[in-house]
Amino acid sequence: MNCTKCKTKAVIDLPRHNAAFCTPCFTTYVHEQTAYAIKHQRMFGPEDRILVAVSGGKDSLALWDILLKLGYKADALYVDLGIPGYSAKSREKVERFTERVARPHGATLQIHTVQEEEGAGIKELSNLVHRPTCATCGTIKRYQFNKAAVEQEYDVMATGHNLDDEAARLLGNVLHWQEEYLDKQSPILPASVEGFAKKVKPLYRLAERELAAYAVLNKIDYIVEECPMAKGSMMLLYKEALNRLETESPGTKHRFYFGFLDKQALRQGSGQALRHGSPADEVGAQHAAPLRDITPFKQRFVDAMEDDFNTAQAAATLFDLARDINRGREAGADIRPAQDMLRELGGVLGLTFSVAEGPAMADASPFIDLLLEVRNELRASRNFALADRIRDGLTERGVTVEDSATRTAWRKRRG
Ligand code: Q46
Repeated sequence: MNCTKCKTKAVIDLPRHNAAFCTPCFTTYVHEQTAYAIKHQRMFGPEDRILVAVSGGKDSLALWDILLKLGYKADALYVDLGIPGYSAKSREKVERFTERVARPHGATLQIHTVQEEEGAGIKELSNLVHRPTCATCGTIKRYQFNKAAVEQEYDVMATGHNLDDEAARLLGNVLHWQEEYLDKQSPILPASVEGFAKKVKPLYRLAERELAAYAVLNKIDYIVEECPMAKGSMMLLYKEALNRLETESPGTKHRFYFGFLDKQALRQGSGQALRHGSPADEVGAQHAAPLRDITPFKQRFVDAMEDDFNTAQAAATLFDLARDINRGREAGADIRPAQDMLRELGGVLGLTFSVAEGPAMADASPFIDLLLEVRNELRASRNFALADRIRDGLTERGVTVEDSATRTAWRKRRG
């Protein structure tokens, strides 16, 4: 196996990109993916001060390493949770990394100890508030990181969440139908409210396996063991399910999460367009402002079909267009050009559109479509328990799923 870029011996293959890399080219790939994420999502600029949340694990230390090597001003904060057999080890890894890598770049490390800051250990605190340890821990860490970032006037706070974390979180949110969390799930969370720092996830384009390889190849000494409190967590179960899907079908996590981000961007874009609609929108389709620019839908559809007849992606584009039409109809926009396009593109897939969905179901269509794509992949990898949970969850919410030998369809139950 040779490096796709320089043709020397490769040390890692990336099936989802159909590529393999030697150590220097792989390091460049990781840096480029991170730099692209920062620029594309407008996370921060070269003059901004960044506070990295480090835990001693591979992701957060790799993030700190990458940011420093890309030339950013990145300090770090470690929160010592006082978990027996784990916190001391992870703290030691962070301190060693600071001495070896961060300090020569002029970066600093702060350490907060939960026992000192909150007056009790993490276990004790969770007993006090009658909440699970991880929920208490998450709240305390978010609070500590945010407080430090705001008080010390950092421009942004960065965490090491990777593609696997985000895909697993998305799966959890979709399975539990947590639409308010779905709306907020993003690689960037602006400092929208006074007292809350801007938060970013610059590693969201990189898989966990890629970050582990980056850490090993770049001699980053990180804590390999998971926190003992993570045992039995649902996130680990979702990650396991997604890993199985990824093995059977490389690129599944990428398609799942990036497909969601695409849909989210379109949805938020259309929401803005409708919010900024003119008063003419109120007076009927005949004289109303047209629906927002619909040409990107056609381009997405053509791209999907050119991508080896990716009909799932093409159908998802049609669902998005149908949803915009429904929203436009409610807002009184002129939806006729969009309807014509939907008929034209649908015809390519042999679809006809005659029944208009209600607005609530129209909003949910892309998510249902996404869920059924995931369910089909779960069934293909024989993970029937999780696949059945998706079907049952939809049934509870009034959506009937029908499997035939060739396809899976869904419809809203009446009454
Ligand atoms: S550190 Fe904290 Fe995690 Fe440990 S106690 Fe749970 S939340 S598992 S990321």
